Amino acid sequence: MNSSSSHLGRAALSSPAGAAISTGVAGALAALSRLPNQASHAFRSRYPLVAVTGMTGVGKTKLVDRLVRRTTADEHLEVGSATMERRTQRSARLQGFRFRVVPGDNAATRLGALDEVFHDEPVDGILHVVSFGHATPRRAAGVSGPAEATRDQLMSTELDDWAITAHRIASLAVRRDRPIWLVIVVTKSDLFPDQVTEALHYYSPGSGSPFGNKLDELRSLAGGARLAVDVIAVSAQSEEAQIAALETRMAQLSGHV
Ligand SMILES: Nc1nc2c(ncn2[C@@H]2O[C@H](COP(=O)(O)OP(=O)(O)OP(=O)(O)O)[C@@H](O)[C@H]2O)c(=O)[nH]1
Ligand SMILES: [Mg+2]
Repeated sequence: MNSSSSHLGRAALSSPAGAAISTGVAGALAALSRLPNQASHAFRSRYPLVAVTGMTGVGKTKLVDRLVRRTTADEHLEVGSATMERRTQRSARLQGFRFRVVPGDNAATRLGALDEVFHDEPVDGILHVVSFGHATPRRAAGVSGPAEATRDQLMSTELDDWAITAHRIASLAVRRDRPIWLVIVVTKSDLFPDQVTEALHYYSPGSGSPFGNKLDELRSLAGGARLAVDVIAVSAQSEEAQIAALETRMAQLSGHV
């Protein structure tokens, strides 16, 4: 657009015919006046980029499978993701999301993936997945035999993982010229049906829990207006309505609706 309007401008200036000048300029002005609409439409129809983060075995791949209506074979879920997964969800009226699933801490590609979503091609929103100590323990690369971990150990690993991710989110939020959003997705809620309220409290801002305290720190570093935070419980076995509620919330946070 820029190059064609400057071309029109030059042609009009060098033209000897007055009438041609005014038509050329009028045409260029009319084209320019249509620009903002076209540009904002192109902007709106761009699918927001969403990073999916969280410790290994927490259920990120499975959650995104639900969101994009796809299935990953069980044998892949057992060992965990080795690389970043890219999935696009297309829906009606040009609304949709591009998910970037950052592999958990047993994958060698994790740091590169974190750099990509928080720096190289920064995301518009983050789904940070947690499971109240129910992550599937994974074996570290090169180690054989079954992996084991107590619930306390898993909670503590989850908190360390969150500290790293929260730090990356804070630096993205302060660099970005527009707000970003964060949804803490409490998954595997089918494994702790009687503790869902307790879990939601544990992961909420202002709860005074170890996780909540780190969330409060992140919000004060990032500035409340730059970072919207939500907490939602789901499970891979969730009713379609629960998954739809998560999608609706992401759409609202992304300005789709
Ligand atoms: N019961 C239950 N199991 C789940 C749920 N979500 C995932 N799982 C299981 O938990 C295990 C880990 O899930 P993944 O989706 O592979 O975990 P991930 O976060 O992608 O792990 P990495 O790829 O290693 O980072 C798999 O065996 C899943 O079948 C859930 O909501 N409920
Ligand atoms: Mg995975």
